[in-house]
Amino acid sequence: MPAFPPLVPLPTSLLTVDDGPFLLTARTPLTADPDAAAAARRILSAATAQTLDLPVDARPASPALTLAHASDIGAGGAYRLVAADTGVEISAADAVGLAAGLHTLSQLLRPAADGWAVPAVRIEDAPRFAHRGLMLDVARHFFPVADVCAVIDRAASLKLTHLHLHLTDDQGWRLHLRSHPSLTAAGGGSAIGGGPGGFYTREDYQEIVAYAAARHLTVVPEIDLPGHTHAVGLAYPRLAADPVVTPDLAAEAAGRGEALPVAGEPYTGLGVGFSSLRLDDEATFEFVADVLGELAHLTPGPYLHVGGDEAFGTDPDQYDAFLSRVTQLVADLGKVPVTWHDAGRADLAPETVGQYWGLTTPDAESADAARAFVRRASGVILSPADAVYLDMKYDHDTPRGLTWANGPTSVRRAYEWDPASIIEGIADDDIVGVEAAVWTETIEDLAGLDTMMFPRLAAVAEAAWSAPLGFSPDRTWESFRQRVGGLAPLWRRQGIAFHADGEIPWA
Ligand code: TNX
Repeated sequence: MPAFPPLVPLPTSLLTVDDGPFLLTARTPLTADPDAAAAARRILSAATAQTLDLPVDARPASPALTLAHASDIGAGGAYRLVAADTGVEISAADAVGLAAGLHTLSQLLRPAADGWAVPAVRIEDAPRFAHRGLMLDVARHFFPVADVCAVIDRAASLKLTHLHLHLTDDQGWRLHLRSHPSLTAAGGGSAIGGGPGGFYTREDYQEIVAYAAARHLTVVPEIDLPGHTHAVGLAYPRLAADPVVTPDLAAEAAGRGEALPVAGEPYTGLGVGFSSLRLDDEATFEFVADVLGELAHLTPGPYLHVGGDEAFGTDPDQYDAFLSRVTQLVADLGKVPVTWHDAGRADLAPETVGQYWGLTTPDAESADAARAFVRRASGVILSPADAVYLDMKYDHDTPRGLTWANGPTSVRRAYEWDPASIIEGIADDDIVGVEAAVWTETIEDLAGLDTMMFPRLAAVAEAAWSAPLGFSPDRTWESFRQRVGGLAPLWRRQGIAFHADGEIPWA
């Protein structure tokens, strides 16, 4: 066994015990309640690429896998895992903690002659931040339900808690709404590069939400407002302002050989910041109230994200008034509003959570906007673009990806940053959590997502879960390289098309 088993995120503590390994087989008895037993079979079968129908046995005669509810362990993902040749016991306060322990067990498994060996260890573990998210942009390119479910499985295996779905943007509207069916009829059938696009029916969306919930992930739906709304104009020309084509946008489009946005026609380029809803028309507010009302009804989770980024085509005073009204509308619907940090300067509903997407070294304006959420005591989700935007290239040779966030983002850069050291005045208690983002301008399918997410999503998961960098000898880049490299056999069994980055010693 290597010095440290390939565990990512790094657990709070791990002791190797002087004992023989446990051997997991399809006949290993399972002592667990029915829900925990189902979770164990599902998670361990996926991790071994083999059906492990472990038989439930309350008084097993041979070494067993035991999943126990323990009142001395905190809620929210904490667990204890003790493994030796006499058995494996995972204890937690609740199902989330047991699942976290099962994902750790998955990372410990080594193929052995007649089963799967688990080294003798004692692990105590609990997360640093409660919100550990992944944003998936299904608007620039559309991803069918099966791909989203595959992404949920990947996120769950790294102990993430939230899947943020960026459901709407200039290039497409991806959620069918009963109150406004023309949004998808007119705005769902396009994508970047002229692809066919697509959209989720209400049932598809509910299937995604349920699939996520069964894996302890909460879906955070985003309707991006009032910019990033060109697709709305395809269905409702009256609600959309004319595209604002700046010289910069025109030059970039020309450089890429793309057409400029035209009102009422699908937009298939990569440009941002040219679209806005018309905020001088009460009809826009009625529309937004209908859309968010229906979305709130479809969404069991507490959050509704209303965007607010890059609204360069919107009058600033109207923008502030709009965000103020819309966040209050979300609060009145009984949901917690989330906005990108850009909206921080407006007079938002006090419970609004801000999502920071500036750099790890912020400019004054972004830092101020982010601090406004902390002043209102609602907190921030950190998505520093130069560390956790997984649509950035790894290096200049990466075929997919963008580079605007301060050049390419190496695995090391995705790893070596600390959430509490980014924005002055924003410390652990102000941070709701950390969220990676995969924007999909240059990504068309699950293999493309995998390549851009792995291994960097593992680095972000560690920043969100584990103690701060340098906290222990193993919370270092050098240890992470080794540990993440050791996950390659597991990722291959799980069918994850990871990027075999040259910085990592892959097993
Ligand atoms: C910025 S970050 C955007 C997105 C792009 C992304 C590409 C943010 C809130 N907006 O519209 O897709 O960069 O990396």
